[in-house]
Amino acid sequence: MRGNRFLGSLAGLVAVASAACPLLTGENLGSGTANPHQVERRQSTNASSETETFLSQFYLNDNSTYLTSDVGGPIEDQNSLKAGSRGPTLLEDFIFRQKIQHFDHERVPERAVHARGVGAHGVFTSYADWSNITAAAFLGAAGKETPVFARFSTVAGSRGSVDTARDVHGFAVRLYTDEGNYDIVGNNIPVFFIQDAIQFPDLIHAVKPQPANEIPQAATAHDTAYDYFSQQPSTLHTLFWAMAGHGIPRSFRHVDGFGVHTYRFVTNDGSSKLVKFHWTSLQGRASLVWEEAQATAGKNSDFMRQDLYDNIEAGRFPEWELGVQIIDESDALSYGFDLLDPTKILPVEDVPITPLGKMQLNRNPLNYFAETEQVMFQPGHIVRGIDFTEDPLLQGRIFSYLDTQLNRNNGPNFEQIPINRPRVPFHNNNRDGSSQMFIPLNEAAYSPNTVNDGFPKQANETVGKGFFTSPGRTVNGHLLRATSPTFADVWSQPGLFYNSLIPAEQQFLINALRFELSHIDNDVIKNNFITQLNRVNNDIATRVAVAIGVSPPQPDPTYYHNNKTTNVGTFGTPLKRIDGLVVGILASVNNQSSIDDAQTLLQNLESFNVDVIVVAERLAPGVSATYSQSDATNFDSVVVASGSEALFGSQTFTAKSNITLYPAGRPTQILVDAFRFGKPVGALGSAIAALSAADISTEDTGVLTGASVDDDFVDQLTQDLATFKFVDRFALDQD
Ligand code: HDE
Repeated sequence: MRGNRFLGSLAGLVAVASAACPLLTGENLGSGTANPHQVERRQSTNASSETETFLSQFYLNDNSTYLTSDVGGPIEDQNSLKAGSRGPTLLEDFIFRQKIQHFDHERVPERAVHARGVGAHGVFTSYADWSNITAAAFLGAAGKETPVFARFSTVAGSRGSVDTARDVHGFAVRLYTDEGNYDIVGNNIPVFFIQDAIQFPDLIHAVKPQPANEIPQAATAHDTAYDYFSQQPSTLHTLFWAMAGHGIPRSFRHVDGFGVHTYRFVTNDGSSKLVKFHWTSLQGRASLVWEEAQATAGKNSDFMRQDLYDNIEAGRFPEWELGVQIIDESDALSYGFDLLDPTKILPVEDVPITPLGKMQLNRNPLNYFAETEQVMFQPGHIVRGIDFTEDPLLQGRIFSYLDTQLNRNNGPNFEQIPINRPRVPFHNNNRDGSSQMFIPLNEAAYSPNTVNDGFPKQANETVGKGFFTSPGRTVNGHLLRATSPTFADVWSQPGLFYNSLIPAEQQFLINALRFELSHIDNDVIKNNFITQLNRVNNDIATRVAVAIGVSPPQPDPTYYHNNKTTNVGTFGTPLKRIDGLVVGILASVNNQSSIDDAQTLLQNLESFNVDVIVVAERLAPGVSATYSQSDATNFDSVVVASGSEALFGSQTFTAKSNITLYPAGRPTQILVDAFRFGKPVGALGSAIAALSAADISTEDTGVLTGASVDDDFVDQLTQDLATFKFVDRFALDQD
């Protein structure tokens, strides 16, 4: 519907991406007002144009050129060289062979996990000089800017899978710092399924499609996944988050990110603290509901990818605040669990989040493969001032990400790919390998040397600001293969998470488990999983068991509790910003007054920087989409324009409805679906009749009516957009 703004030439693209572009500098945006949902003007910054300048040296511009082979020889046409016009193609046709051979080798292995994703460039700005807690250069001064590239992803699906599959979502950020690349390779859920990296292949084999038929794609609703979950209960906590709203976010702009592991901050004087990273969305968190996510998967498999791309193109730059929970080294076991255990959150009541700086994403990649597909994040990319911890999951990741890049790139030179290169010079004795891009001049590819006067010299903490791990860090112990006893309780925190959700989100979680488990064929697996649920909470276990034909279990109360924390759900808290949300106005070309009404509302919404789409039977002036291409999944809110009510009602949706321009009943269907997906809906003037035709009561929450477009209507609509989902429309089990 809102197609990519495709430009004809690469020079055009480069020009669009330059700082002179009003879209990117935000010059076409309304300026901020007192209304919190209205958007402030934002600008592309120096750091982000620096990274653009860096990458621009690699741009390949085909403007005003003729076609050549890979080595520059001109190519005259697209016919292979044949012996006679009806004869066979000759082996000697090197032009044919080069072209086909390149094509045959175009694909590289997709990521083993997180294969489907979308990336964007941007900038990180530090709020202050944080050298009191870390020596990391990008946090060294107030206003310090560092270019970033972020990639968001789903986990289980292959590269061509749908965006709205229920899943954990990757949230990986590379900071091109003055002291080298730093990657925070996190997720939108603050915990992980397992406690030891050696279990990762088992987890992924279990959740990926069943081996015999490679079904289902991008879904955990199958036997092997739940067999593993029930045998490995450390998975429960992350699974609970994924079954709540976090598994089906409205967009990548609306997810938070988490480092998951505990890391260390190290200062220049060598003192260290434990830290947990949080990226808090400044848009707010928002999620779809499951029926909506499923419908969206069919209607637009690129839903989330397109949202990020379109909003950045439109100058609506999403932002996140980076914060840390800071913990004394001696307090690793002080909070009732082990901070080395990645299946645990540290409640914000125990340790609040200290905000450090802000990330803004403000520029789309110019080539998906070169940038988003080839970016290679690694938890091992750390910078001076940051250190690992002994978390056994993190320890294994430090190996795995480096190793997997060798598989994807056929060799060790992937760090030389433009998107992976640091923005600072690098000098070392790594040599050769497949596709070496540099011509090293140093005759002495070893250290120490005298032949090159000892260069490149080893840095240390006073000369060259050498990297160091926390000097105070010690490890010792007997060799053993075991899980730490401090990791043993894996049932209390899923309970804490569940207790902390609003009732509607608790119900969504239970409904999601019912959905997933109803796909399980094997009764042993169903029973085993209910046994694990019952260790968290008997009510959840009973409600799920009833729906899947398993006997409700007796309470197993060892880990039951009523503790709660805050800020862990995705429903029930208004959005902080509504820019980039989409309002659909349903109108009719058969009644010009409805198009006029739609235009008035559109103009009134302009300053809020929401996307407004006027829908009618066919394209016409003032109409931007047809009913046949539209669906409730395209909109965050739907308003019926005065004068279009004739399109709604029982006579428009019968077996004999004689409508050719769009599927019979589509306008009503959009309205009904928008309502049952929890979205704000409204109607103007005479079109209020459309609401009753769709059986929507004007008394319901999030149902807005007005005689005409006025300030009250617009204010209420923007507030309702911020509310985002009216969850009281969804039935709870006890209702
Ligand atoms: Fe990953 N993970 N992972 N993971 N992961 C990969 O690396 C792995 C884990 C995460 O946008 C792979 O380049 C192991 C936790 C993200 O490019 C691979 C373990 C967290 C991305 C890999 C984990 C993540 C990946 C696949 C258990 C959140 C996508 C291709 C020890 C903190 C990054 C690749 C991007 C990707 C291994 C667990 C996040 C195979 C062995 C925990 C966001 O190396």
